[in-house]
Amino acid sequence: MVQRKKIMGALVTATVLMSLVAGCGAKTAEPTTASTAPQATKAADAPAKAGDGKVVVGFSQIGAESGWRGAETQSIQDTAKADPTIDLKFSDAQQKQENQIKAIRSFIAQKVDVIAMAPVVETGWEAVLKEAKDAKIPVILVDRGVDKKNEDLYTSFIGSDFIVEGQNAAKAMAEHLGDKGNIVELEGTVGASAATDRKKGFDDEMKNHPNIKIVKSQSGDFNRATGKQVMEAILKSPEGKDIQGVYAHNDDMALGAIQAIEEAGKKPGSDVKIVSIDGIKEAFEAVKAGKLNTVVECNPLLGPQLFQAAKDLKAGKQLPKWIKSNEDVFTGQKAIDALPNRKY
Ligand code: GYE
Repeated sequence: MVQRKKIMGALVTATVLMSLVAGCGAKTAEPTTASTAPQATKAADAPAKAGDGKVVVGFSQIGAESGWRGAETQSIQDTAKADPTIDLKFSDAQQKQENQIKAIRSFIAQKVDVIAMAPVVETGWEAVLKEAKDAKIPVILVDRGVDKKNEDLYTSFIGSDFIVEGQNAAKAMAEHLGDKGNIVELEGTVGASAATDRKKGFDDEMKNHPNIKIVKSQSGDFNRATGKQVMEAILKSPEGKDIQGVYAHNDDMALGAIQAIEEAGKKPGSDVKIVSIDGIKEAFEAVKAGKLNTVVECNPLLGPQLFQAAKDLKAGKQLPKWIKSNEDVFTGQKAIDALPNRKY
């Protein structure tokens, strides 16, 4: 008991001393708990050196949920590494919006030149984007968008037209099905612009094909394992007994669904037509193997555009509000021919 009291006393003294010391130095010293701090706080260890001539870019990435995302991360990191005028501070939010918000605050505190982020969902950014604006740090959105009402809080969006991607996927599906049949939709992350708009574009185009019915639509979180699980459950459900097509918002979920369909004793690519979006190499290989019917391309290699935009901003140039990617649609032989030259 006495021993415990002594220890407690020592602890209290130490804490008081520490807070006094902290009080003399940095008034703003913030308590960071290692367990809850996102990886972004690592960047805080190496504050940007003002005036070393480099363009300092803080990038908040969503995570590593798909092959597409891996390709994007690599493009951004490789481009930065190869360019001596760029200083990249990279942060992985592991799918959590709160981690992205912390990362952005850390970038603001470090006074980076430009903040770039791939917002995991569309909503909930207003406060932190205002903080960036107040700090006069421009924000570039990479690959996913934010709520329309926050348009004045970012400088530019670099990425694809997800609505057009959804429309193209629907056109391809209608062709594969001869304009009739039951289909399943595997949606991306709930609340993500890439999921909302790919659904919207698909639904819009499907109005021209009234004999195609979406019998089930569920999120597989842009992830292969989840896509497989969701597809397995659907195949066992009453709606899943009579389906002729699967539309997946990304290739990884399509590849998971292909496995589930095969395990259920059906042939993906013929019994069940598959259309997906992204264009990763494995999807092209699946087309070659006859298991996937159409791949709608979505370019993840955004590193060069991002850093060019950051340099332009630092040089005082105006950027277009939307720097749009050029993309194609690949079916059958066209996909097979393109496979050797795929970069991701
Ligand atoms: O399609 C998917 C990823 O935001 C466009 O996110 C991106 C999407 C991409 O996980 O594979």
